[in-house]
Amino acid sequence: MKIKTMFHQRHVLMCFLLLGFYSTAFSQSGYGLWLDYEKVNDASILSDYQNQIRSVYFLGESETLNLAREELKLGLNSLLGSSIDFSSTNSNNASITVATFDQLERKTQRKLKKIDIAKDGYYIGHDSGKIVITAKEDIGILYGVFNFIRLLQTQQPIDNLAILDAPKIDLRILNHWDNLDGTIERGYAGKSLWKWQKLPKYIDQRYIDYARANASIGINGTVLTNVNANAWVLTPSYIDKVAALADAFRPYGIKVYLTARFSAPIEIGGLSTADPLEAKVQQWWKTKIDSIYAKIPDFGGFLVKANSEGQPGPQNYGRTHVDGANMMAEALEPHNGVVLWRAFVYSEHDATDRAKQAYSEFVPMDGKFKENVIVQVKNGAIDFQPREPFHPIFGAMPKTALAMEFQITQEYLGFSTHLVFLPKLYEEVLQADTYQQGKGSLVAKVIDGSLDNHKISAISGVSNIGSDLNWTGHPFAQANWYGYGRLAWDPYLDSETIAEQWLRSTYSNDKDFVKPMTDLLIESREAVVNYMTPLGLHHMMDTDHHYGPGPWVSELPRPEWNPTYYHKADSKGIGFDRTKQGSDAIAQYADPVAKKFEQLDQVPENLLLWFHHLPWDYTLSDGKTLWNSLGIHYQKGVDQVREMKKVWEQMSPYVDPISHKEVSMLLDIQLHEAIWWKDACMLYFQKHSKLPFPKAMEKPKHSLKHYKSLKHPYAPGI
Ligand code: GCW
Repeated sequence: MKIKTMFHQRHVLMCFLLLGFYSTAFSQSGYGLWLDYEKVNDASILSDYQNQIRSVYFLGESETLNLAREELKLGLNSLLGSSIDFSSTNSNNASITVATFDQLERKTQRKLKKIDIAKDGYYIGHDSGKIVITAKEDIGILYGVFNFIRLLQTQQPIDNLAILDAPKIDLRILNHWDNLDGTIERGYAGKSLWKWQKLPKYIDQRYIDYARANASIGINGTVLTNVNANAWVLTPSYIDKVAALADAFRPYGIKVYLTARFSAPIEIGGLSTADPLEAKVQQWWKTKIDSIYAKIPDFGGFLVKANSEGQPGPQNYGRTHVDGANMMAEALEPHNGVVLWRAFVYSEHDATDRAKQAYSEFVPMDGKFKENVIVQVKNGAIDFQPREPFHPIFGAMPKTALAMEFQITQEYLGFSTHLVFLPKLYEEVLQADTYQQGKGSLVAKVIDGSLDNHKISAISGVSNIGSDLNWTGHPFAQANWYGYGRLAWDPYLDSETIAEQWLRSTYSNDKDFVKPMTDLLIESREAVVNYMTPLGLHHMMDTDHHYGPGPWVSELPRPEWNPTYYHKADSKGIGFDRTKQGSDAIAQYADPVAKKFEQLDQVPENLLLWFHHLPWDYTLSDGKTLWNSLGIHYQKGVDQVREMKKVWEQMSPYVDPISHKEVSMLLDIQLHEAIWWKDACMLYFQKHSKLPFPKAMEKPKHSLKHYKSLKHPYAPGI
């Protein structure tokens, strides 16, 4: 085809311009996550790195090792701004040696032989002035490489390295609540990443980028489908699709898991029952599981939500959770697969406090589950609230492996609009002391299996990832994916370190950015608690979609779906009495913890109304009345967001203009919604307290009637 020269020239020029624009826009889109390796901008650190890193001796060939080699090349070349020489044959004078331990040269092996590298772990150290990255397994090398790159990204000294590191939890899993139609339950970052219709033949580049990002933080498992499960995913054509994803993820050390709908034998198997004690049902699952392993030899196993919120389960047949879980576990056992069986159960037919029900049902079953069953417990006894006390099941089932379930997607914390740094919340739960085996029985020790000597340990995070260009909707929600992964690797890490590492890797190492922004991230969690549910309040989100406040909602058919069930505000006061005089949920905690929660002079003020119903004029430790304090907390939440906005405004020198603007706009919405929360809740509570607002609280902008009239029929997240 002939193209007119003029047109051609103009066209080419336009293409360049567009390409330039596009690549800038793209690089600022957040797609690169914390893995955009920009050249080290501090001249003296850069020259120090350049002096120490001139060449790499990288040994071994495997899919995983090849990825590690390419990653290191990309990382070093980009961060150091020069092309580093890589060799697999010549170790002479290489500044970095990378090899699994058994491939290291004899003399290096001898020097390092006392270093006990755990499975999946790695060691980064020195031998005769040269850096060595080694591991027992290929995946350890990949983890070691990512961690070495992180040192450079965050501009840490590398002249005296001796890092022995390994994951403390075996199964570090993301739970996608993705439906086969592409929607995501409680997903606020677009559609599902999985293009089921194009699988198995079409492998989207995003699958690879997703796996790489997960490997960089040590995540090694992904449950592809929603816990509100669809049996179709277990049919042969879908298993082929799942197998293609498993193939794509495998080199990154990531196994796939599926959610298993308990009634699948009926829905796709043609049986008339799914009774776990029926031989034909057991056989159906066995055959199904064998067929999955024939295509995916390292399939992780099943995650199951049974007899919970309408999902089918063993109780439909008069059987127990043990019967259901063990049936699947037996079929998975020969393949080394596991069952993650969720403890998120509560029933509208049970009049007892919802917070008590999972414990009452599961704790008596301790010791009855097979060894490859892991009971997966949400961090708190209600449902991923801005603040909950740790779930009383932790530490109370010593004979059962327990997995932690955190929610990374912000169902109850402002969707992907609000900036909330969740590792602070996760840390609070992991560091909580259950006292189940005396002082120091931390939730983290329950989860990593060390408290009760479990052979297997697991942690799950309900993913916040979707098809949005920046993966998570809010650019800062990437920090929650990152932080979850870091804590899954090491549940004893502190959230401040995580915040700092993420900020440095994602945006800038400048101290005038890192310090105020670390403070902002840390503070952001308490801000959301203050403007949504201060002093231990919980579940006050509007019906169904959970977007915005709905403390007045009281007419849903299931009582425990109503916010009024949780705050119990009346003319006398507010709060849920879970003491001996009330629901006695406190008794589910070990003695010292229970005593603390029971006694008004000891209960942490930030959980006060979780455990106690108190009069409006109750005096708090600082002398303020409960009513005034409530208003002051709501106001504080609003002020904290204002402060976040101010800090962010100062950060424009360190952040690209597109991202800066984007976050500014989101903070504007967050402020608007924080005020909405304060006004709507305080106006509603005032109807009961009949007291004037505290002076320190800004007057509501609208009437209660206005707030009650707001409707959000198409709020995202289904
Ligand atoms: O809080 C509820 C959510 C449901 C979710 C459920 C669960 C997947 O609102 O959307 O269903 O928790 O965790 O099973």
